[in-house]
Amino acid sequence: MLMTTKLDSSYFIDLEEKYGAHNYHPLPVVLAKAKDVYVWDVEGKKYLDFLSAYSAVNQGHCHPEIIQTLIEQAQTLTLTSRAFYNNVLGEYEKFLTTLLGYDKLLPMNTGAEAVETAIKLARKWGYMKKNIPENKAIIIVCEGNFHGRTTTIISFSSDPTARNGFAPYTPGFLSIPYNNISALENILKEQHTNIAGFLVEPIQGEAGVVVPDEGYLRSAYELCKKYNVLFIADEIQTGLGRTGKLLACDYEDIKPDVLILGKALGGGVMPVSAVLASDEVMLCIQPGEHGSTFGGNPLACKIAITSVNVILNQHLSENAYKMGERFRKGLQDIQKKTKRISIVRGKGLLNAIVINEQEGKKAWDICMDFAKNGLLAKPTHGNIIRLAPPLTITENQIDEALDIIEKSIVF
Ligand code: IF1
Repeated sequence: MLMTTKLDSSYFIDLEEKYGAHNYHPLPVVLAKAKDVYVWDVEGKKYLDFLSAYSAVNQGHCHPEIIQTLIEQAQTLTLTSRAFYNNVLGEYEKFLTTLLGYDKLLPMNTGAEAVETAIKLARKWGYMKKNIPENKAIIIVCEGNFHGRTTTIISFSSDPTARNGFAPYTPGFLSIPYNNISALENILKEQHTNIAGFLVEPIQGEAGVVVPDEGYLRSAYELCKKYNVLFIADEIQTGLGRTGKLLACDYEDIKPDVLILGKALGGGVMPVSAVLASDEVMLCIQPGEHGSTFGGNPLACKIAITSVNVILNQHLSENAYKMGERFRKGLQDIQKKTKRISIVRGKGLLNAIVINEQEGKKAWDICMDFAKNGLLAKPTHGNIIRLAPPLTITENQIDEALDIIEKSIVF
């Protein structure tokens, strides 16, 4: 008898187990289809996606306009390298710099590449414009940061899981507590002459959606101005509508000297990242000093233009603000019915619940129950569950999610 392999979840899980690197520990859900805020597994079970590929799918899965752009550009011109000009990159650079108020944009692909670019830019600016002695430039980072997985970036990570075992580490970084303005002031007072930049997430995502006190970013920005230090905002996760404004920095009316974007810039279809800055900063990098094979490719640029236009035209930032308010209110109502949720926090549609695991359920097990009940989320750092749906989510879908969360936690 011909044995046919049943292409069910366990088949695909086994394939990844056998043939894939074990650098993740996914929830045992095998996705096969997605549309807007919903995803389906190989058995056809439907879920609300409350991870959004770590905020890379702000526009919703397989957005028709983004897919249409992908198809059209993919049949026209995909990759030229920067050895030549192309008829999309300049339009994209003009569009995004004009929208966000910068002189120049340096296109990259992944978030980590954009963060590395910002680090190189800040160092170069430090030597060329601030006269920091060669090889002495320092960049201030925050404890609890997550900026990517390259060897330099994990050199300044405070997370042993991300950092340990990858030495030797890149020097030139000093770490201070997040959301502690006197710590920043003290280090700037002591060492500002060699400090080129302050690299910060407006909300710390991986640390568990840690929202700083109101005014922290504004005070940090003003201290950077006072000591001639570049304020470098990593908005890879918080940007492009996620927190209820186009940029999380907009809440405090600050314009970072260096702005880093990624994730949703690619509209959920491909990696696109970007670094934006003034001419004074950006022109410190001259031809041949930095680059990337795929950075600024016509396909990515066309997709990025449509991705951002979808956020603007569908008012996704405003929707994220409104739906976020509704969602946190609902979570707080659930919190009143159980001891299992110790904290509810977030801004816009970047939220998290901190689970009191002493109350008999681990965050992982709660996420397994969420999945059984039709919602996908995953713990970050043990007992914190990030809850971040696409920004297209409706009131009814928020209420659907709250019902699932309550059913899974309160019993
Ligand atoms: C993983 C979460 C982590 C980021 C910020 C840069 C990057 C990220 C603020 C790098 C990437 C991803 C990476 C992914 C898990 C996820 C993540 F917070 F979003 F959940 F890790 F913190 N700056 N975040 O959040 O961008 O190179 O990945 O395109 O590595 O496990 P990337």
